Amino acid sequence: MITLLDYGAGNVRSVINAIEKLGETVRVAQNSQEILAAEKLVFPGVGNFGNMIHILKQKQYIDPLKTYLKSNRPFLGICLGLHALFEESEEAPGLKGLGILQGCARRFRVKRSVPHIGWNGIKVKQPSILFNDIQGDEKFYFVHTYYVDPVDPSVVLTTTDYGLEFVSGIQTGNIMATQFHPEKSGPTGLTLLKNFIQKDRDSVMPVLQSEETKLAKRIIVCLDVRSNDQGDLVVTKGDQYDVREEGTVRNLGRPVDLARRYFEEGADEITFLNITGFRDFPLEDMPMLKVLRRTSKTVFVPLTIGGGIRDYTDKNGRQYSALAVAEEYFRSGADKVSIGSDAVLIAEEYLRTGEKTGESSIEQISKVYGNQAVVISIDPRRMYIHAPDKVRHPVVETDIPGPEGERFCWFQCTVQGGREGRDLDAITLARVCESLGAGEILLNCIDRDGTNSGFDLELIHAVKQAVTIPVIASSGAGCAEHFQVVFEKTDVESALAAGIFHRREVPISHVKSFLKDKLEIRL
Ligand code: 1PR
Repeated sequence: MITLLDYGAGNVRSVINAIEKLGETVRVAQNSQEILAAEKLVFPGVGNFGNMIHILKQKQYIDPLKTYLKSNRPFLGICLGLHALFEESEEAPGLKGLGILQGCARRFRVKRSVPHIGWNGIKVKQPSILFNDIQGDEKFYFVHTYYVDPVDPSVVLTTTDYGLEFVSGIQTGNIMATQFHPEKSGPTGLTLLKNFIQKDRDSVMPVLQSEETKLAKRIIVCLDVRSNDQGDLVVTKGDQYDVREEGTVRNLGRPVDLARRYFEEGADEITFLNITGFRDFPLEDMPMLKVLRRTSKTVFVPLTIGGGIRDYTDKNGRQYSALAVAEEYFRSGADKVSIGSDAVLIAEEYLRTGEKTGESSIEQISKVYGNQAVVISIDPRRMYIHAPDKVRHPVVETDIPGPEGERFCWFQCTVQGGREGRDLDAITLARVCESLGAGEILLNCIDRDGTNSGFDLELIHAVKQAVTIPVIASSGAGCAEHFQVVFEKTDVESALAAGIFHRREVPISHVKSFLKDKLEIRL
Protein backbone atom coordinates (compact mmCIF):
# COMPACT_ATOMS: atom_id res chain seq x y z
CA MET A 1 0.00 0.00 0.00
CA ILE A 2 1.32 3.42 -1.01
CA THR A 3 0.17 6.50 0.87
CA LEU A 4 -0.09 9.56 -1.32
CA LEU A 5 0.03 13.07 0.00
CA ASP A 6 -2.44 15.23 -1.88
CA TYR A 7 -2.29 18.81 -0.67
CA GLY A 8 -4.87 19.83 -3.23
CA ALA A 9 -3.00 21.30 -6.16
CA GLY A 10 -1.89 19.85 -9.47
CA ASN A 11 -2.45 16.56 -11.13
CA VAL A 12 -2.17 13.79 -8.55
CA ARG A 13 -4.51 11.57 -10.56
CA SER A 14 -1.68 10.62 -12.92
CA VAL A 15 0.49 9.49 -10.03
CA ILE A 16 -2.39 7.42 -8.61
CA ASN A 17 -3.09 5.96 -12.05
CA ALA A 18 0.56 5.10 -12.61
CA ILE A 19 0.90 3.36 -9.23
CA GLU A 20 -2.36 1.46 -9.75
CA LYS A 21 -1.25 0.40 -13.21
CA LEU A 22 1.78 -1.15 -11.53
CA GLY A 23 -0.58 -3.25 -9.42
CA GLU A 24 -0.25 -1.41 -6.12
CA THR A 25 -3.05 0.18 -4.12
CA VAL A 26 -3.00 3.84 -3.17
CA ARG A 27 -4.46 5.51 -0.14
CA VAL A 28 -4.70 9.28 -0.30
CA ALA A 29 -3.78 10.65 3.15
CA GLN A 30 -6.79 12.48 4.57
CA ASN A 31 -5.19 13.60 7.85
CA SER A 32 -1.92 13.79 9.72
CA GLN A 33 -2.49 10.37 11.36
CA GLU A 34 -2.48 8.72 7.96
CA ILE A 35 0.83 10.39 7.10
CA LEU A 36 2.34 9.14 10.36
CA ALA A 37 1.01 5.62 9.75
CA ALA A 38 2.28 5.37 6.14
CA GLU A 39 4.64 2.56 5.16
CA LYS A 40 5.68 4.21 1.89
CA LEU A 41 4.85 7.81 1.15
CA VAL A 42 4.72 9.52 -2.23
CA PHE A 43 4.56 13.31 -2.30
CA PRO A 44 3.80 14.61 -5.80
CA GLY A 45 3.94 18.37 -5.92
CA VAL A 46 2.94 20.58 -8.77
CA GLY A 47 2.44 24.31 -8.70
CA ASN A 48 3.77 27.03 -6.57
CA PHE A 49 6.05 26.57 -3.53
CA GLY A 50 4.32 29.28 -1.46
CA ASN A 51 0.87 27.89 -2.14
CA MET A 52 2.05 24.38 -1.23
CA ILE A 53 3.59 25.47 2.11
CA HIS A 54 0.47 27.47 3.04
CA ILE A 55 -1.74 24.45 2.43
CA LEU A 56 0.59 22.07 4.28
CA LYS A 57 0.48 24.46 7.24
CA GLN A 58 -3.29 24.86 7.05
CA LYS A 59 -3.78 21.10 7.03
CA GLN A 60 -1.24 20.72 9.85
CA TYR A 61 0.83 18.34 7.73
CA ILE A 62 4.24 19.95 8.39
CA ASP A 63 5.07 18.20 11.67
CA PRO A 64 3.77 14.74 10.68
CA LEU A 65 5.72 14.99 7.44
CA LYS A 66 8.92 15.88 9.31
CA THR A 67 8.33 13.02 11.74
CA TYR A 68 7.77 10.60 8.87
CA LEU A 69 10.91 11.76 7.04
CA LYS A 70 13.07 11.57 10.19
CA SER A 71 11.95 7.97 10.72
CA ASN A 72 13.73 7.08 7.44
CA ARG A 73 10.76 5.22 6.02
CA PRO A 74 10.57 5.15 2.20
CA PHE A 75 9.65 8.49 0.69
CA LEU A 76 9.42 9.57 -2.93
CA GLY A 77 9.04 13.29 -3.61
CA ILE A 78 8.22 14.49 -7.11
CA CYS A 79 8.94 18.01 -8.41
CA LEU A 80 7.67 20.35 -5.66
CA GLY A 81 7.74 17.30 -3.40
CA LEU A 82 11.53 17.56 -3.87
CA HIS A 83 11.65 21.31 -3.23
CA ALA A 84 9.56 20.90 -0.06
CA LEU A 85 12.42 18.95 1.59
CA PHE A 86 14.69 22.02 1.54
CA GLU A 87 14.88 25.07 3.79
CA GLU A 88 13.43 27.59 1.35
CA SER A 89 12.74 28.53 -2.25
CA GLU A 90 13.32 31.66 -4.30
CA GLU A 91 9.76 31.11 -5.51
CA ALA A 92 8.39 32.26 -2.15
CA PRO A 93 11.06 34.20 -0.24
CA GLY A 94 10.63 34.20 3.52
CA LEU A 95 8.61 30.99 3.68
CA LYS A 96 10.24 27.98 5.31
CA GLY A 97 10.25 24.54 3.69
CA LEU A 98 10.46 21.31 5.68
CA GLY A 99 14.20 21.84 6.16
CA ILE A 100 15.04 18.13 6.13
CA LEU A 101 17.87 18.99 3.74
CA GLN A 102 20.03 22.12 3.87
CA GLY A 103 19.84 24.35 0.82
CA CYS A 104 17.19 26.02 -1.27
CA ALA A 105 15.40 26.00 -4.60
CA ARG A 106 16.74 28.55 -7.07
CA ARG A 107 15.26 30.07 -10.22
CA PHE A 108 16.84 29.17 -13.56
CA ARG A 109 18.88 32.11 -14.82
CA VAL A 110 20.08 30.67 -18.10
CA LYS A 111 20.13 31.70 -21.74
CA ARG A 112 17.42 29.16 -22.52
CA SER A 113 13.65 29.22 -22.43
CA VAL A 114 12.31 29.02 -18.91
CA PRO A 115 10.39 27.00 -17.64
CA HIS A 116 12.55 24.00 -18.50
CA ILE A 117 9.86 21.88 -20.16
CA GLY A 118 10.36 18.54 -21.84
CA TRP A 119 12.36 15.34 -21.95
CA ASN A 120 15.91 15.51 -20.67
CA GLY A 121 18.43 12.95 -19.40
CA ILE A 122 20.04 12.24 -16.04
CA LYS A 123 23.63 11.77 -14.87
CA VAL A 124 23.59 9.30 -12.01
CA LYS A 125 25.83 10.06 -9.01
CA GLN A 126 25.08 7.18 -6.63
CA PRO A 127 23.47 3.73 -6.71
CA SER A 128 19.78 3.53 -5.94
CA ILE A 129 16.94 1.01 -5.89
CA LEU A 130 15.26 3.32 -8.42
CA PHE A 131 17.69 2.34 -11.19
CA ASN A 132 16.89 -1.36 -11.56
CA ASP A 133 16.26 -1.97 -15.29
CA ILE A 134 17.24 1.62 -16.14
CA GLN A 135 20.04 1.83 -18.74
CA GLY A 136 21.15 5.36 -17.91
CA ASP A 137 20.60 7.03 -21.29
CA GLU A 138 16.80 7.38 -21.04
CA LYS A 139 14.97 10.68 -20.92
CA PHE A 140 12.48 11.82 -18.28
CA TYR A 141 9.84 14.53 -18.38
CA PHE A 142 10.68 17.80 -16.62
CA VAL A 143 8.55 20.88 -16.14
CA HIS A 144 9.87 23.49 -13.72
CA THR A 145 11.27 26.98 -13.25
CA TYR A 146 13.20 26.32 -10.01
CA TYR A 147 15.79 23.66 -9.17
CA VAL A 148 17.22 22.58 -5.84
CA ASP A 149 20.70 23.50 -4.68
CA PRO A 150 21.71 21.23 -1.75
CA VAL A 151 24.49 22.24 0.64
CA ASP A 152 25.59 18.62 1.13
CA PRO A 153 26.80 17.10 -2.17
CA SER A 154 26.45 13.56 -0.81
CA VAL A 155 22.64 13.75 -1.15
CA VAL A 156 22.82 14.28 -4.92
CA LEU A 157 21.33 11.32 -6.78
CA THR A 158 21.24 12.73 -10.32
CA THR A 159 22.07 15.89 -12.19
CA THR A 160 20.81 17.22 -15.53
CA ASP A 161 22.12 19.87 -17.92
CA TYR A 162 20.06 22.84 -18.97
CA GLY A 163 22.28 25.87 -19.43
CA LEU A 164 23.92 24.70 -16.19
CA GLU A 165 24.25 21.38 -14.41
CA PHE A 166 21.47 21.23 -11.82
CA VAL A 167 20.43 18.64 -9.26
CA SER A 168 17.56 16.60 -10.68
CA GLY A 169 17.32 13.96 -7.97
CA ILE A 170 18.35 13.47 -4.35
CA GLN A 171 18.69 10.45 -2.09
CA THR A 172 19.56 10.16 1.55
CA GLY A 173 18.73 6.93 3.33
CA ASN A 174 15.26 5.95 2.21
CA ILE A 175 14.33 9.47 1.21
CA MET A 176 14.33 9.91 -2.54
CA ALA A 177 13.01 12.73 -4.67
CA THR A 178 13.14 13.65 -8.33
CA GLN A 179 12.73 16.91 -10.18
CA PHE A 180 11.32 15.03 -13.16
CA HIS A 181 7.94 13.36 -13.22
CA PRO A 182 8.22 9.55 -13.36
CA GLU A 183 4.43 9.29 -13.78
CA LYS A 184 4.73 11.35 -16.97
CA SER A 185 7.90 9.75 -18.30
CA GLY A 186 6.36 6.91 -20.27
CA PRO A 187 7.54 3.32 -19.77
CA THR A 188 10.89 4.46 -18.29
CA GLY A 189 9.12 6.48 -15.62
CA LEU A 190 6.87 3.55 -14.77
CA THR A 191 9.95 1.34 -14.32
CA LEU A 192 11.42 3.85 -11.88
CA LEU A 193 8.15 4.02 -9.93
CA LYS A 194 7.93 0.22 -9.87
CA ASN A 195 11.38 0.11 -8.29
CA PHE A 196 10.18 2.38 -5.52
CA ILE A 197 7.01 0.36 -4.94
CA GLN A 198 8.52 -3.13 -4.97
CA LYS A 199 10.17 -4.69 -1.94
CA ASP A 200 13.76 -5.89 -1.68
CA ARG A 201 15.25 -4.10 -4.66
CA ASP A 202 19.04 -3.80 -4.76
CA SER A 203 20.75 -0.46 -5.03
CA VAL A 204 22.34 -0.35 -8.48
CA MET A 205 24.05 2.02 -10.90
CA PRO A 206 22.75 2.17 -14.48
CA VAL A 207 25.17 0.65 -17.00
CA LEU A 208 25.41 3.77 -19.16
CA GLN A 209 26.60 7.20 -18.04
CA SER A 210 25.84 10.36 -20.05
CA GLU A 211 28.56 12.97 -20.48
CA GLU A 212 26.07 15.74 -21.02
CA THR A 213 22.29 15.57 -21.07
CA LYS A 214 20.23 17.34 -23.70
CA LEU A 215 16.65 18.50 -23.85
CA ALA A 216 14.81 16.71 -26.65
CA LYS A 217 12.66 18.48 -29.21
CA ARG A 218 9.11 17.38 -28.45
CA ILE A 219 6.68 15.95 -30.99
CA ILE A 220 3.16 16.72 -29.80
CA VAL A 221 -0.08 15.31 -31.12
CA CYS A 222 -3.16 17.48 -30.96
CA LEU A 223 -6.68 16.11 -30.75
CA ASP A 224 -9.31 18.70 -31.63
CA VAL A 225 -12.42 17.41 -29.88
CA ARG A 226 -16.08 18.38 -30.22
CA SER A 227 -19.53 16.83 -30.32
CA ASN A 228 -20.66 15.71 -33.74
CA ASP A 229 -24.21 16.16 -34.98
CA GLN A 230 -25.24 12.93 -33.21
CA GLY A 231 -23.96 14.31 -29.91
CA ASP A 232 -20.92 11.98 -29.66
CA LEU A 233 -17.60 13.43 -28.63
CA VAL A 234 -15.21 12.87 -31.54
CA VAL A 235 -11.75 13.88 -32.66
CA THR A 236 -12.14 16.12 -35.65
CA LYS A 237 -9.80 18.07 -37.88
CA GLY A 238 -10.36 21.11 -39.99
CA ASP A 239 -8.93 22.76 -43.06
CA GLN A 240 -8.09 26.26 -41.95
CA TYR A 241 -10.41 25.63 -38.96
CA ASP A 242 -13.38 24.42 -40.99
CA VAL A 243 -14.11 20.99 -39.51
CA ARG A 244 -17.19 20.20 -41.62
CA GLU A 245 -17.25 18.20 -44.81
CA GLU A 246 -20.44 18.24 -46.84
CA GLY A 247 -22.15 19.80 -43.87
CA THR A 248 -21.17 17.23 -41.23
CA VAL A 249 -18.43 17.34 -38.63
CA ARG A 250 -15.46 15.18 -39.71
CA ASN A 251 -15.04 12.22 -37.38
CA LEU A 252 -11.50 10.90 -37.13
CA GLY A 253 -11.95 8.65 -34.12
CA ARG A 254 -12.65 8.44 -30.43
CA PRO A 255 -10.52 10.69 -28.21
CA VAL A 256 -9.54 8.12 -25.56
CA ASP A 257 -8.61 5.44 -28.13
CA LEU A 258 -6.63 7.83 -30.27
CA ALA A 259 -4.74 9.29 -27.30
CA ARG A 260 -3.74 5.78 -26.19
CA ARG A 261 -2.61 4.93 -29.71
CA TYR A 262 -0.41 8.03 -29.84
CA PHE A 263 1.08 7.29 -26.41
CA GLU A 264 1.97 3.79 -27.59
CA GLU A 265 3.43 5.17 -30.82
CA GLY A 266 5.79 7.48 -28.90
CA ALA A 267 4.14 10.92 -28.74
CA ASP A 268 6.04 13.12 -26.30
CA GLU A 269 2.92 14.93 -25.22
CA ILE A 270 -0.78 14.96 -26.05
CA THR A 271 -3.03 17.99 -26.29
CA PHE A 272 -6.82 17.96 -26.29
CA LEU A 273 -8.53 21.08 -27.55
CA ASN A 274 -12.23 21.27 -26.79
CA ILE A 275 -12.80 23.41 -29.86
CA THR A 276 -16.34 24.46 -29.04
CA GLY A 277 -15.36 25.23 -25.45
CA PHE A 278 -15.90 28.91 -26.13
CA ARG A 279 -19.65 28.33 -26.33
CA ASP A 280 -20.19 25.20 -24.17
CA PHE A 281 -19.14 25.59 -20.57
CA PRO A 282 -16.65 22.82 -19.66
CA LEU A 283 -18.05 22.14 -16.20
CA GLU A 284 -21.34 21.28 -17.85
CA ASP A 285 -19.50 19.26 -20.46
CA MET A 286 -18.93 16.17 -18.38
CA PRO A 287 -18.02 13.91 -21.35
CA MET A 288 -14.85 15.95 -21.89
CA LEU A 289 -13.85 15.52 -18.25
CA LYS A 290 -14.57 11.80 -18.55
CA VAL A 291 -12.33 11.63 -21.62
CA LEU A 292 -9.54 13.16 -19.60
CA ARG A 293 -10.06 10.83 -16.64
CA ARG A 294 -10.07 7.74 -18.86
CA THR A 295 -7.10 8.93 -20.92
CA SER A 296 -4.96 9.54 -17.87
CA LYS A 297 -5.39 5.87 -16.90
CA THR A 298 -3.57 4.68 -20.00
CA VAL A 299 -1.43 7.61 -21.13
CA PHE A 300 1.71 8.37 -19.13
CA VAL A 301 3.03 11.41 -20.94
CA PRO A 302 1.91 15.01 -20.29
CA LEU A 303 -1.65 15.94 -21.16
CA THR A 304 -2.73 19.47 -21.97
CA ILE A 305 -6.35 20.47 -22.27
CA GLY A 306 -7.81 23.65 -23.69
CA GLY A 307 -11.20 25.08 -24.46
CA GLY A 308 -13.57 27.20 -22.44
CA ILE A 309 -11.20 28.24 -19.68
CA ARG A 310 -12.70 31.54 -18.53
CA ASP A 311 -15.03 32.96 -15.87
CA TYR A 312 -18.58 31.88 -16.50
CA THR A 313 -22.10 32.52 -15.21
CA ASP A 314 -24.58 29.71 -15.82
CA LYS A 315 -28.27 30.10 -16.63
CA ASN A 316 -29.15 30.07 -12.91
CA GLY A 317 -26.82 32.99 -12.28
CA ARG A 318 -24.20 30.85 -10.57
CA GLN A 319 -20.68 32.12 -11.13
CA TYR A 320 -17.65 29.97 -11.81
CA SER A 321 -14.10 31.23 -12.03
CA ALA A 322 -11.64 30.19 -14.72
CA LEU A 323 -9.57 28.85 -11.83
CA ALA A 324 -12.41 26.48 -10.89
CA VAL A 325 -12.60 25.20 -14.48
CA ALA A 326 -8.84 24.66 -14.57
CA GLU A 327 -8.97 22.94 -11.18
CA GLU A 328 -11.49 20.43 -12.52
CA TYR A 329 -9.29 19.77 -15.55
CA PHE A 330 -6.22 19.21 -13.32
CA ARG A 331 -8.21 16.94 -11.00
CA SER A 332 -9.31 14.93 -14.01
CA GLY A 333 -5.74 14.30 -15.19
CA ALA A 334 -4.51 17.37 -17.07
CA ASP A 335 -0.97 18.61 -16.49
CA LYS A 336 -1.40 21.90 -18.29
CA VAL A 337 -4.37 23.96 -19.39
CA SER A 338 -4.45 26.03 -22.52
CA ILE A 339 -6.28 29.33 -22.74
CA GLY A 340 -7.32 30.70 -26.13
CA SER A 341 -10.08 33.29 -26.50
CA ASP A 342 -9.89 34.50 -22.90
CA ALA A 343 -6.17 35.28 -23.28
CA VAL A 344 -6.93 37.68 -26.12
CA LEU A 345 -9.54 39.52 -24.06
CA ILE A 346 -7.20 39.66 -21.07
CA ALA A 347 -4.35 41.07 -23.17
CA GLU A 348 -6.64 43.68 -24.72
CA GLU A 349 -7.77 44.81 -21.28
CA TYR A 350 -4.19 44.91 -20.01
CA LEU A 351 -3.07 46.99 -23.00
CA ARG A 352 -6.00 49.37 -22.42
CA THR A 353 -5.41 49.90 -18.70
CA GLY A 354 -1.73 48.99 -18.25
CA GLU A 355 -2.78 47.27 -15.03
CA LYS A 356 -2.17 43.75 -13.79
CA THR A 357 -5.22 43.06 -11.67
CA GLY A 358 -4.24 39.59 -10.47
CA GLU A 359 -7.80 38.58 -11.35
CA SER A 360 -7.33 37.25 -14.87
CA SER A 361 -7.43 33.51 -15.58
CA ILE A 362 -3.74 33.57 -16.56
CA GLU A 363 -2.66 35.24 -13.30
CA GLN A 364 -4.93 33.19 -11.06
CA ILE A 365 -4.10 29.78 -12.51
CA SER A 366 -0.36 30.42 -12.70
CA LYS A 367 -0.32 31.68 -9.11
CA VAL A 368 -1.83 28.46 -7.78
CA TYR A 369 -0.53 25.88 -10.24
CA GLY A 370 2.69 27.52 -11.45
CA ASN A 371 3.50 29.21 -14.77
CA GLN A 372 4.33 25.91 -16.40
CA ALA A 373 0.70 24.83 -16.09
CA VAL A 374 -0.61 27.71 -18.21
CA VAL A 375 -0.31 27.47 -21.99
CA ILE A 376 -1.64 30.20 -24.27
CA SER A 377 -3.16 28.90 -27.47
CA ILE A 378 -2.96 31.55 -30.19
CA ASP A 379 -5.06 31.35 -33.38
CA PRO A 380 -3.55 33.97 -35.70
CA ARG A 381 -4.24 34.74 -39.33
CA ARG A 382 -2.08 36.73 -41.78
CA MET A 383 -3.25 40.24 -42.60
CA TYR A 384 -1.47 41.51 -45.68
CA ILE A 385 -0.52 45.15 -46.14
CA HIS A 386 1.38 47.09 -48.80
CA ALA A 387 3.57 49.10 -46.43
CA PRO A 388 4.81 48.46 -42.89
CA ASP A 389 3.57 51.78 -41.50
CA LYS A 390 -0.07 51.04 -42.35
CA VAL A 391 -0.83 49.44 -38.98
CA ARG A 392 0.26 49.93 -35.39
CA HIS A 393 1.07 46.21 -35.01
CA PRO A 394 4.49 44.59 -35.42
CA VAL A 395 4.89 43.85 -39.12
CA VAL A 396 7.11 41.35 -40.94
CA GLU A 397 8.44 41.53 -44.45
CA THR A 398 7.28 38.27 -45.93
CA ASP A 399 8.64 35.85 -48.52
CA ILE A 400 5.07 34.74 -49.20
CA PRO A 401 3.39 37.71 -50.89
CA GLY A 402 -0.32 38.39 -50.37
CA PRO A 403 -3.09 38.03 -52.97
CA GLU A 404 -2.36 41.49 -54.34
CA GLY A 405 1.39 41.10 -54.19
CA GLU A 406 1.63 42.65 -50.71
CA ARG A 407 5.09 42.17 -49.23
CA PHE A 408 4.24 42.85 -45.60
CA CYS A 409 1.89 41.29 -43.10
CA TRP A 410 0.92 41.22 -39.46
CA PHE A 411 -0.51 38.29 -37.56
CA GLN A 412 -4.01 39.02 -36.35
CA CYS A 413 -5.32 37.28 -33.22
CA THR A 414 -8.72 35.67 -33.44
CA VAL A 415 -11.18 34.36 -30.85
CA GLN A 416 -13.89 31.71 -30.87
CA GLY A 417 -12.01 29.28 -33.06
CA GLY A 418 -11.02 31.83 -35.67
CA ARG A 419 -14.52 33.20 -36.10
CA GLU A 420 -13.71 36.72 -34.95
CA GLY A 421 -10.59 38.74 -35.74
CA ARG A 422 -9.39 41.28 -33.16
CA ASP A 423 -7.28 44.41 -33.24
CA LEU A 424 -4.37 42.62 -31.58
CA ASP A 425 -1.40 40.75 -33.02
CA ALA A 426 0.10 37.41 -32.01
CA ILE A 427 3.51 38.84 -31.04
CA THR A 428 2.03 41.34 -28.59
CA LEU A 429 -0.39 38.74 -27.24
CA ALA A 430 2.48 36.32 -26.54
CA ARG A 431 4.52 39.04 -24.80
CA VAL A 432 1.65 40.23 -22.64
CA CYS A 433 0.66 36.70 -21.63
CA GLU A 434 4.24 35.89 -20.66
CA SER A 435 4.32 38.96 -18.45
CA LEU A 436 1.05 37.90 -16.81
CA GLY A 437 2.43 34.48 -15.90
CA ALA A 438 1.91 32.12 -18.86
CA GLY A 439 4.52 29.36 -19.13
CA GLU A 440 4.25 28.27 -22.77
CA ILE A 441 2.83 29.39 -26.11
CA LEU A 442 0.92 27.04 -28.43
CA LEU A 443 1.19 28.87 -31.71
CA ASN A 444 -1.38 27.77 -34.27
CA CYS A 445 -1.83 29.34 -37.69
CA ILE A 446 -5.20 29.46 -39.42
CA ASP A 447 -3.63 29.95 -42.86
CA ARG A 448 -1.65 26.71 -42.55
CA ASP A 449 -3.99 24.54 -40.44
CA GLY A 450 -4.79 21.30 -42.26
CA THR A 451 -2.92 22.30 -45.43
CA ASN A 452 0.08 19.93 -45.07
CA SER A 453 2.18 22.75 -46.56
CA GLY A 454 4.60 23.17 -43.65
CA PHE A 455 4.73 25.45 -40.61
CA ASP A 456 4.52 29.24 -40.98
CA LEU A 457 8.18 29.90 -40.22
CA GLU A 458 7.88 33.69 -40.36
CA LEU A 459 5.12 33.73 -37.76
CA ILE A 460 6.86 31.22 -35.52
CA HIS A 461 10.23 32.97 -35.73
CA ALA A 462 8.66 36.35 -34.89
CA VAL A 463 6.82 35.03 -31.82
CA LYS A 464 9.74 32.90 -30.62
CA GLN A 465 12.01 35.97 -30.71
CA ALA A 466 9.52 37.96 -28.65
CA VAL A 467 9.31 35.69 -25.59
CA THR A 468 11.57 33.71 -23.26
CA ILE A 469 9.03 30.95 -22.51
CA PRO A 470 8.90 27.81 -24.68
CA VAL A 471 6.93 27.92 -27.93
CA ILE A 472 5.07 25.03 -29.57
CA ALA A 473 4.93 25.40 -33.35
CA SER A 474 1.60 24.22 -34.74
CA SER A 475 -0.37 23.94 -38.00
CA GLY A 476 0.63 22.77 -41.44
CA ALA A 477 2.90 19.76 -40.85
CA GLY A 478 2.73 17.50 -43.90
CA CYS A 479 5.89 15.39 -43.67
CA ALA A 480 8.85 14.61 -41.39
CA GLU A 481 11.05 17.23 -43.15
CA HIS A 482 8.69 19.99 -41.99
CA PHE A 483 9.59 19.19 -38.37
CA GLN A 484 13.31 19.41 -39.11
CA VAL A 485 12.86 22.75 -40.84
CA VAL A 486 10.80 24.31 -38.06
CA PHE A 487 13.22 23.15 -35.36
CA GLU A 488 16.30 24.34 -37.26
CA LYS A 489 14.94 27.62 -38.56
CA THR A 490 13.05 28.88 -35.51
CA ASP A 491 14.60 27.08 -32.53
CA VAL A 492 11.18 26.24 -31.03
CA GLU A 493 11.22 23.59 -28.31
CA SER A 494 8.39 21.51 -29.75
CA ALA A 495 6.19 21.02 -32.77
CA LEU A 496 2.61 19.86 -32.90
CA ALA A 497 0.61 18.17 -35.63
CA ALA A 498 -2.80 16.64 -36.01
CA GLY A 499 -3.94 15.71 -39.52
CA ILE A 500 -0.91 13.70 -40.68
CA PHE A 501 -1.10 11.53 -37.56
CA HIS A 502 -4.89 11.11 -37.55
CA ARG A 503 -4.98 10.16 -41.22
CA ARG A 504 -2.00 7.82 -40.69
CA GLU A 505 -0.12 9.60 -43.49
CA VAL A 506 3.08 9.83 -41.42
CA PRO A 507 3.54 7.81 -38.24
CA ILE A 508 5.18 9.43 -35.20
CA SER A 509 7.89 6.77 -35.35
CA HIS A 510 8.79 7.90 -38.87
CA VAL A 511 9.09 11.55 -37.78
CA LYS A 512 11.35 10.46 -34.94
CA SER A 513 13.54 8.12 -36.97
CA PHE A 514 13.93 10.84 -39.61
CA LEU A 515 15.00 13.37 -36.96
CA LYS A 516 17.16 11.14 -34.81
CA ASP A 517 20.53 11.83 -36.44
CA LYS A 518 19.78 15.49 -37.00
CA LEU A 519 18.39 16.72 -33.69
CA GLU A 520 18.02 15.65 -30.08
CA ILE A 521 14.79 13.70 -29.69
CA ARG A 522 13.33 11.04 -27.39
CA LEU A 523 13.22 7.62 -29.03
O1 1PR B 1 -10.83 29.76 -27.10
O2 1PR B 1 -10.00 29.02 -24.90
O3 1PR B 1 -12.18 28.19 -25.74
O4 1PR B 1 -10.07 27.44 -26.74
C1 1PR B 1 -10.52 26.84 -27.90
C2 1PR B 1 -9.35 26.09 -28.49
O5 1PR B 1 -9.85 25.36 -29.61
C3 1PR B 1 -8.26 27.01 -28.97
O6 1PR B 1 -7.02 26.48 -28.52
C4 1PR B 1 -8.31 26.93 -30.50
O7 1PR B 1 -7.03 26.87 -31.06
C5 1PR B 1 -9.03 25.60 -30.72
N1 1PR B 1 -9.91 25.64 -31.90
C6 1PR B 1 -11.08 26.30 -31.99
N2 1PR B 1 -11.64 26.04 -33.20
C7 1PR B 1 -10.81 25.23 -33.85
C8 1PR B 1 -11.03 24.68 -35.20
O8 1PR B 1 -10.18 23.99 -35.75
N3 1PR B 1 -12.17 24.98 -35.78
N4 1PR B 1 -8.70 24.19 -33.36
C9 1PR B 1 -9.73 24.97 -33.05
C10 1PR B 1 -7.49 24.61 -33.43
C11 1PR B 1 -5.58 24.02 -34.37
C12 1PR B 1 -4.57 23.10 -33.96
C13 1PR B 1 -4.43 21.99 -34.96
C14 1PR B 1 -3.16 22.36 -35.65
C15 1PR B 1 -2.50 21.24 -36.36
N5 1PR B 1 -6.84 23.59 -33.97
O9 1PR B 1 -4.74 22.63 -32.70
O10 1PR B 1 -4.45 20.83 -34.28
O11 1PR B 1 -3.44 23.42 -36.55
O12 1PR B 1 -3.23 20.83 -37.44
P1 1PR B 1 -2.54 20.16 -38.69
O13 1PR B 1 -1.32 19.47 -38.22
O14 1PR B 1 -3.54 19.19 -39.20
O15 1PR B 1 -2.26 21.27 -39.66
P2 1PR B 1 -10.84 28.67 -26.10
